[in-house]
This record gives sequence, structure tokens and C-alpha cells, in this order.
Amino acid sequence: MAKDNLTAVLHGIEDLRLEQRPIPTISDDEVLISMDSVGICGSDVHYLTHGRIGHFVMTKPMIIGHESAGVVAKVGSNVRNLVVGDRVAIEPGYPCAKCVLCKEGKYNLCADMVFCATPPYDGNLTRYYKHPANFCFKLPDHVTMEEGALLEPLSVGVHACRRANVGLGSKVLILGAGPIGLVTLLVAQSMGATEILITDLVQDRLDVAKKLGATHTLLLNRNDSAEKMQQLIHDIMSEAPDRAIDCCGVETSTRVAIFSTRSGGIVVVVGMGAPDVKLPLFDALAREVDIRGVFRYCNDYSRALALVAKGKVNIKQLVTHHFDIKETAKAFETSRYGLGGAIKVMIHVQPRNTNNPVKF
Ligand code: NAD
Ligand code: 572
Ligand code: ZN
Repeated sequence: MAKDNLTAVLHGIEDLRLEQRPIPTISDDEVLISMDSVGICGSDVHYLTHGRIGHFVMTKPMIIGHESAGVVAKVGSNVRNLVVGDRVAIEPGYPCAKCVLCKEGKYNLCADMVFCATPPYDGNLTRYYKHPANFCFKLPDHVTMEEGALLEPLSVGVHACRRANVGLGSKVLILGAGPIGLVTLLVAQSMGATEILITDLVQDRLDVAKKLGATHTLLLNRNDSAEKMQQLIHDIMSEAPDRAIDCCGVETSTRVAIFSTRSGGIVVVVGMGAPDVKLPLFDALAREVDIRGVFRYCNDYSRALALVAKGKVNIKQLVTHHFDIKETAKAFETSRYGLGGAIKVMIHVQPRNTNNPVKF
């Protein structure tokens, strides 16, 4: 096995370095993974630019990256579900498995969750990384490593659509056409939504959404009032949406989501921005519009994998840029500034397609 363990370590704001780290030693329930592909998420960029998200503050250097896939290089003595050579997607958070929330099946809400690249825990943009085997998902031969990495944001979309009870004939409003809005669009389609309007402040992003199959797109002006935005949405959709999924993380979009949703409908808030926002609670209560949160995902990885493996969702079209791990700085610049229309930027720890057994 190679001795080299080149790793992308964030030392502080605007201080991302490539350095050698020891190859991890695994315990009985873990696997050692030779990493292949790692996507850049908005939260990785946020730690680079701010060193914190909310009360998750970096107090020591942190390995970045949590959207990932790799090849099993070693298995612990208790591992039964994987063997050396298996190609796996890595669900980047694992819970305590003992608390009430874990026992109730809501492990995403576990207070002791270890989550990659969320302080104080390291991520996995590195050549060798260890992870509990039961949070690794074996990829079928025809699913690429890049698709494996993309199961992470896709799982957020799956969780959001499940929280919104999207189903056959749903009329869905999605606010925000960033990577999370776009994966939510793909999942909503696959779950049977027949009308999907997606909004953004940037036309290029809406053009992508249209190509992915949004039935309507709407370019909003950030200076417009929530009431005006609601009117525009109602003018475009045949009926008020029965589901709204806010993938922005700004107060206006959540307000618009509530105002726009049909009485008795569901608003799901995925975007996380300021901790305190002003929302039209009376309007929501008096019209029985349910407001629901989304915290990552829970038992959604296998669903996301099934969507990709069965060809129900074409997730790879979200990847606009590819970089080698040695070009990590450039990859982050591209993602951060949206250079060249960047949506999802993929970092290759191994040369691209090295671990895909079939030609694609
Ligand atoms: P992003 O910044 O790339 O995308 C957000 C999009 O919303 C942008 O295209 C932006 O132009 C658009 N936008 C901003 N204000 C708008 C408005 N008023 N109306 C319409 N569009 C508007 O981010 P992303 O990676 O797509 O993630 C979206 C959000 O989801 C972020 O807040 C992120 O932190 C959050 N997130 C939450 C979870 C969770 O578990 N809840 C998981 C992943 C991401
Ligand atoms: O892919 C997981 C993920 N989660 C995000 C953002 C990006 N990617 N979330 C938004 C920030 N929160 S948090 O609670 N936190 C930093 C732990 O504010 C988690 C979910
Ligand atoms: Zn993420």
C-alpha cells in the first residue's frame, strides 16, 4: 500500500493546505478507504471563508470534504458487509446508536453525531480515510465513483422531498437553484411531481434547472417584496403549489414559500442562514400550512443510490468541473466564485475513472 497520504487540511480562514498525514489505523467495525472522488459543498467553502458555521467553530486544523466515494483497502475483523476492493459511497455522518433519537430511527438528530468536516471532526479529502463499515454503501459496477460522491447532496434532496410528502401529482415550488435546489428538483420529478417551479436570482442557474426538467423557472429580483414574488409564482403555476421547498437559506425565500403555499400544504426549509428570521406565522397557522425542517438525511443513502442505479435520476449532469487533489486550491476558487458556471466541482483523489470497472 502506498505510504503517501496527501490530505487537504483547513488551518483557518483562507488557509487551506495540502500536507501529508499518517494513514489511519482501523478498528474492528471500520474500513480503510482509498478515496476516489470528493465533491465540494457550500459548507466546505463556508469554513474556508469564515472558519465557522453558526456555533460550529473551527478551533484546530480540520480535513475538509464530505461528499465522497472510494475503494475499500482494508476491513476490520467484525466487518461482514464489505470486502477489499468494493467501491463504496460514504455516508459522512455516523451517530452514537444508543440515544433515544437513534433508537427512534431519527439518527440524523443524534446530539453525538460525528460528521465529516464539521468541527471538531475531520472530513475526507485525503488519500486514505477510515469510516464505520455500516455507513458505507457498496456501489454497483455501473454506478461511477463520481455518482457515489454525489449521493451525499442527493440524499439531502431525498430527505427534503420525503419531509414534504412529495408524490404523484404534487405541485412543487423550489426556491433556489443551487446544487441543493437542483438535486431536490431531480428527486421531486422522480417521486411523481407533475408541476415544478424553481426560482433563483441568477438566470444561469435557472437555465440549468430548465435543462434538468423544471416545468417553470422564475427569475426573482432581490428587491421585490415577498408579496410581489408570491403573485408572480401564482401567475405562473396553474394552481398554488401544495409543497414548497426552500433551498436558499434567506429570510425572504422562506417568507415567499409560506405565502405561496396552498392552504393545508407543506413548507420544508432546507436552506440554513441566519438563526433568527421573521416569518408570517399567523398566515401559516390560519391556513394550516405546516412548516418542517430538514437536517441532512436519515436512511436516505440507500434510496438515493437506488434512484441513481435504476436510472431514475441523472445526477452526474450537475458536475461542471473536475480537478485533481493537487489542484484543490483551484477547485475551491472555482466553486467559491462560481467560475465558468460552476455548479458541482469534483475533486479526484485518483485519476478520473480509474476505479470505474466499465467504460462510461
Ligand atoms: P447555493 O448558495 O449554491 O444555492 C442557493 C441559491 O439560492 C443560489 O443560486 C442563490 O442565487 C439563490 N437565492 C438566494 N436568495 C434567493 C431568493 N430570495 N429567492 C430565490 N433564490 C435565491 O447553496 P446550496 O449548496 O444549493 O445550498 C442551499 C442551502 O441549503 C444552503 O443554505 C445550505 O447551507 C443548505 N443546506 C442545508 C442542509 C440541511 O441539512 N438542512 C444540507 C445541505 C445544504
Ligand atoms: O451535506 C451536509 C450539509 N449540511 C449542511 C450544509 C451543507 N452540507 N447544513 C447546513 C449547516 N448545518 S448546521 O447545523 N452545522 C454547521 C452543523 O448549521 C448542517 C446542515
Ligand atoms: Zn454538504
